[in-house]
Amino acid sequence: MNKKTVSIILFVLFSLVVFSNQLSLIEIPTIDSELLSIVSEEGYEITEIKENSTQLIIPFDEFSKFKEKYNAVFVFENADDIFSEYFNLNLETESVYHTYEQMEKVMDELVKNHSEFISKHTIGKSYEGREIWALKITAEYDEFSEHKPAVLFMGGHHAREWISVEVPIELAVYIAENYKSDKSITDYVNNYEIWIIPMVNPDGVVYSQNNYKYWRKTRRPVSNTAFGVDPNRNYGYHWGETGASSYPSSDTYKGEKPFSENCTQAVRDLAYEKKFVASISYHSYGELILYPYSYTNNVMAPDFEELKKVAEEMAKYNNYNPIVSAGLYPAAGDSDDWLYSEIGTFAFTYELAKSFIPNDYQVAEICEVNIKSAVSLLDQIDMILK
Ligand code: 0X9
Ligand code: ZN
Repeated sequence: MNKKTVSIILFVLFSLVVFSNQLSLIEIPTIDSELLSIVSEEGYEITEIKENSTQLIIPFDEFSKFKEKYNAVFVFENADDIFSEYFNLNLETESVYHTYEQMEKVMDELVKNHSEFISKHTIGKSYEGREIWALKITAEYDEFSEHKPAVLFMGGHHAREWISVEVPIELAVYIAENYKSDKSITDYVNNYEIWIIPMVNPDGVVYSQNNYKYWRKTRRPVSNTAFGVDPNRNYGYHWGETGASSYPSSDTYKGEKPFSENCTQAVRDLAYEKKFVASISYHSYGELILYPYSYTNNVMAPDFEELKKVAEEMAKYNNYNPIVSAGLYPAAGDSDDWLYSEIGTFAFTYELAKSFIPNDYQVAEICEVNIKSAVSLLDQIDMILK
């Protein structure tokens, strides 16, 4: 074989690998709840559920099966095209979205200007060696401070959900700026320990911002050809039972075992230490406030009524739809089910906005209404504790 033939063969093989890994966004015109469960059980990622259509992500080479069975059509043959407006953007200078380094800078500034009540902590290291940063916001330490109720806000589990990083960053800025001038914020900062982790999965977010916008998972190699675990299928409550995949290449891959990922371990260990009373995990998208359980429709959370009440109150500020997580689609291994069952946390997931990465001009408003909604959680901590 001459050199040219070898290169052609290598090129074809390479294209095959790339091609077979390509993901597509498809739409199924009519999907009933039974079909929805089947699709979710098989570990496909559902991105949007509307009355007359459901969108989901599938490997490109499975399209003919979906076309035949469910009349599916392509929305985007290459899912990454959804983000085309961000393809040639220099994020450092041309967008409101924070890169990992910019997030670090904002955190450092907050600590510098408000050192009496804000501190920055690493809660673990990502697979690629990035610190998983958290801000701790609390003031007026005394001998009882160890016992202050703790509340957690986190974003960036899923790499491409950039807006989920913005809301917790802006929440920290808002609390910092309103301490002392706003009576309620002052009370919360004095009486509670507020923990904010804007980017739980930094390796994923960095990869999404720099390489492949549609990336969702972590970045640990999980087979000879596949990378990443879905961190929101990797927590340890009823792990892997529903809506998660055993295939390393799947976007909802649950991992080899619960807490196989550094980032889920980091959240777990902090939660064991802080025993969070309540939490919000930000995702996108769908304008929803989800509450436990996530893994099944067949079991009602023991605190269902209280969880519902808190969610409905928070929904007044952003007009989102407060519903049980599994009502959307059952999926086991998310952060809320574990936090709620293992720690007793009133754990909520926000599906922010109407797209994974809303346009720059929409970000401020999304942050504004969701900060109000987050403050409403702080407002309800006393009630949750009773
Ligand atoms: O599937 C997820 O992990 C979350 N949705 S996302 O589009 N951001 O990926 C939802 C988690 C909540 N759980 C269930 N709906 N069961
Ligand atoms: Zn998500």
